[in-house]
Amino acid sequence: MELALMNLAADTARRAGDLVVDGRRSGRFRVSTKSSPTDVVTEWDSASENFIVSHIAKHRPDDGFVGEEGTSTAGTSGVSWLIDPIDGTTNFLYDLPGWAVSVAAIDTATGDTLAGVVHVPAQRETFAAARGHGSWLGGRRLHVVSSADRPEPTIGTALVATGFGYDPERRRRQGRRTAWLLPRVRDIRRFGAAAVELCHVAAGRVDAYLEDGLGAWDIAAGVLVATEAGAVASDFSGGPVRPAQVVVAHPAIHTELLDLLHSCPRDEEWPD
Ligand code: LIP
Repeated sequence: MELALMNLAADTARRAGDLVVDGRRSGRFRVSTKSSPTDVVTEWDSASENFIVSHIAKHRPDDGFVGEEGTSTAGTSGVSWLIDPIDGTTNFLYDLPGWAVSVAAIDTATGDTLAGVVHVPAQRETFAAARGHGSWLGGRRLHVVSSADRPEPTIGTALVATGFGYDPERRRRQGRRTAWLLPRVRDIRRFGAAAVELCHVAAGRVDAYLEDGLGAWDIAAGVLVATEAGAVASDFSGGPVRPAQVVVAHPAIHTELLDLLHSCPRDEEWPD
């Protein structure tokens, strides 16, 4: 069941990616804003979401759907889909390559992600995972730990990805946290799409990713891809990972990264 859901998600995400790429090439590009003047949505976000819902519904008419651009349909099958039709819309707006289509199938009874796919059209890469079966980049099985390309990271040699929300006050706090981490790790990366950054952990391209204040659609597929590859996922205190707080890391550094976050000065302790 999980593998079938993964294959359907992969086929759907690839087709949605093609639709968005072709749409952009056509020159049509209506843009509007959402939660703040910097939080944009394009007509291709909505077109991608509509396509994903209708394509999956053709194969699984009784499933539910929740999408970033407003889809919310209850189903009766016990499976619902969480969709980010373009994660990294700012990258898409600027024609940067790091945006993705993210599609996840959720068990509505338990909330568990059963399958997840993150398709990155500009890189021609499709990350896919099925709960209990593993995760893949194209045909290659992903393993965080046994990737022999590099020695295990320590916290001081860890490459850590992060992201920043759209609300200025949240960004200020996130900036302070990043300033705290920066001299204590190898370096920081900000690629601009949570789904992609989570897959970078799975592929060993970064050692960890953390962010707060995300949507469930940003992380559902990517967290499964990372954890099925052997990464450890939690919130900032070591509890279950949740969109409000996401830490996904190579197992060798997950606890130390939580300790570092815990020792970060509280907001009122920073000089203005
Ligand atoms: C974005 C994320 C990005 C994060 C932004 C936003 P969108 O999603 O993927 O990493 O920093 O806060 O949530 O809006 O492009 O779908």
